[in-house]
Amino acid sequence: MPSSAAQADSIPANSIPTDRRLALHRTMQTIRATETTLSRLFADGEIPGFIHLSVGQEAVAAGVVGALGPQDSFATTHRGHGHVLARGVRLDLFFKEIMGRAGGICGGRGGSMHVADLSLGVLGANGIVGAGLPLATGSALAHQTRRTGGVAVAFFGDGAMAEGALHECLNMAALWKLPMVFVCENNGWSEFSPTSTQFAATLDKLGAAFGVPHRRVDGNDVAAVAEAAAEVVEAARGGGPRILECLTTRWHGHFEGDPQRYRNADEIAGLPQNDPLRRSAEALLAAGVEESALAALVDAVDADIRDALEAARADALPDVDAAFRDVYTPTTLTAGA
Ligand SMILES: Cc1ncc(C[n+]2csc(CCOP(=O)(O)OP(=O)(O)O)c2C)c(N)n1
Repeated sequence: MPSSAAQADSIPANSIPTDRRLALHRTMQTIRATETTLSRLFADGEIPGFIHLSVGQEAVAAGVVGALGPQDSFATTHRGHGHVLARGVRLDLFFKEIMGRAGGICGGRGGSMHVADLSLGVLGANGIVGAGLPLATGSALAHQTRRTGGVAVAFFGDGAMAEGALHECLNMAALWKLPMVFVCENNGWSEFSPTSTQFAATLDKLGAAFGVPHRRVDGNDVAAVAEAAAEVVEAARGGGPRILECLTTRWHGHFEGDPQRYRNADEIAGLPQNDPLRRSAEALLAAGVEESALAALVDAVDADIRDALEAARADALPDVDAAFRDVYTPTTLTAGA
């Protein structure tokens, strides 16, 4: 990682049972295979607009979203496919949305950077850096005032550390003791700039300024993320906001098609050594899972993706009229008003 000399605080004791680790591995495999497919589709011109892939960051999505209950909610970022997939959104609806088809989660009108599914507590992806933070803070306030028992998570990149929205949301969440977790995916890059050139402090210090406890983990170790996330989510549920900083790695460019000329070749070549999927597979094999079981898991995920893609390709594009649906709330004017 170019920017932060930050190290994970500690490697937690590994208390995750093998079947749970397998489920986390499957989630990561689904994210990896989906995004690898999307990369190909984008290159072939089958996806409109821009896409930002989270290849290399799967452990954060699987570990954090896997720690949430059905009543919880989260807001994600421009690099949010993994979070949405980890929440268990239907793959065919996901592919349709990214490919701009009428049957997508948002009717094909949102696309990669605006996927939302309120029925699953997914408050939305966002093209504006840091803009998910106020959404999640509002959702945390709603959990508190409505006594839902839920926690709201705000995913954000290290690029959002210099955004006023983060500082304001930390302040409000701390003042009102909101049930909220701020999850930073620290991949060391803010678009094409190392984060160290963008933000003068570190996230632990920012948290300390507002009295918000901070925890830093190895974000490429899915078990470490899962354990830390379970702890901070439960702490936030009863006792106010927490920060979880996950140190991770972005394999692809900032957006698909970005040739990454700003990155040094050694850094790119070294990325697979810290592959969260490889590390998870090694841990599973060490725990006694058969290699054939892992291969079967990969095949099953690939089959699901093939079916979803076929359904998406067969789906229609949205009607032009759909662009105006849900844009304004209908109002009724009364005489004399
Ligand atoms: C408010 C705002 N400023 C600038 C941009 C342009 N921009 C898009 S992504 C990005 C950097 C994001 O970095 P980070 O938050 O670390 O997320 P990552 O891409 O590393 O996942 C910037 C500056 C934007 N979309 N919104």
